[in-house]
Amino acid sequence: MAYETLLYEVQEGIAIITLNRPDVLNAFNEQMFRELQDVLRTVERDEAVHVAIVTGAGRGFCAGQDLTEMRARYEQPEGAGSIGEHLRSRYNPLILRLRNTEKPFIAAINGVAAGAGCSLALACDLRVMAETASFVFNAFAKISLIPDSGSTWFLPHLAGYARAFEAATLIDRLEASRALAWGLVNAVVPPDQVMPTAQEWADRLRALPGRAVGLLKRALHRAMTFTLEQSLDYEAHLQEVAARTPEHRERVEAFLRRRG
Ligand code: T3D
Repeated sequence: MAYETLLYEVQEGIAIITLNRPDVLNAFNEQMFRELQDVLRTVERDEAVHVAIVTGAGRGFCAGQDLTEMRARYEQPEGAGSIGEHLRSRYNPLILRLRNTEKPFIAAINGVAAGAGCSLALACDLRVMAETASFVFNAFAKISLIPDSGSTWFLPHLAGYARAFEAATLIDRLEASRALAWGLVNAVVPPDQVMPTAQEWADRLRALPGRAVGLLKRALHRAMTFTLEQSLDYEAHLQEVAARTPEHRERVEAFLRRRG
């Protein structure tokens, strides 16, 4: 499929997905949803891809829902009543796909992320942010909506309730340094180091056994809603799977050979 709103390339097992609507800070429109669905399916199915990086073209990462398209939807007969359905059919599957795939995703946050653009970043497994970039969680409140696409879940899980509430209401620009202090991102770097850092992490992830990384991603994701008892049981179950991979035995042998 040829993409209009995305750039897609794969280099040495690392897929780079660039949201490419720079004139509107890479806001999501219908075309982008169709293309994202396709590209995520490709990443999932392509055995040559081990890790994916998501970034934005131009000065923004992603400004959330394209408001021009949102207004056009309101002019349709169902009007604002269709927003729940729009979330269920477009945003929610995208966020769940990022979380449920065993392949790790890195958000390379090159510039401002607003609304569902923040949710997209938080759904990834690792985040590196330009020191000049920011999160605008209160973009939702400013248009009289609540945070969606997972932000009401990710924000308190990562930053705690009080900070989540503050970010969603009072903070116009949550700057990169505060995002780091709050645990919303893994690293803050100069703008020209965002992609090199993401690439370096991707190289290191690719060097690890993919199945084990995928299973640990599943375990951590589920642990966010599990009790300790449930996590212990789930770990034991997934460890059975991990231990049956050839890489497990090979790597134990290799370690012991180096010692012996
Ligand atoms: O199912 C559903 O539809 C519900 C889902 C909702 C999910 C959501 O994401 S709701 C929240 C939607 N997003 C926003 O409300 C953010 C709107 N944008 C902004 O608040 C600001 O643009 C930013 C804080 C992100 C950046 O500000 P700044 O000053 O750096 O840039 P700017 O000048 O405002 O924007 C640059 C251009 O991008 C500008 O166009 P122009 O004037 O150069 O022709 C602006 O209109 C355009 N743009 C930015 N965000 C959007 C957008 N165009 C359409 N939709 C946008 N979201």
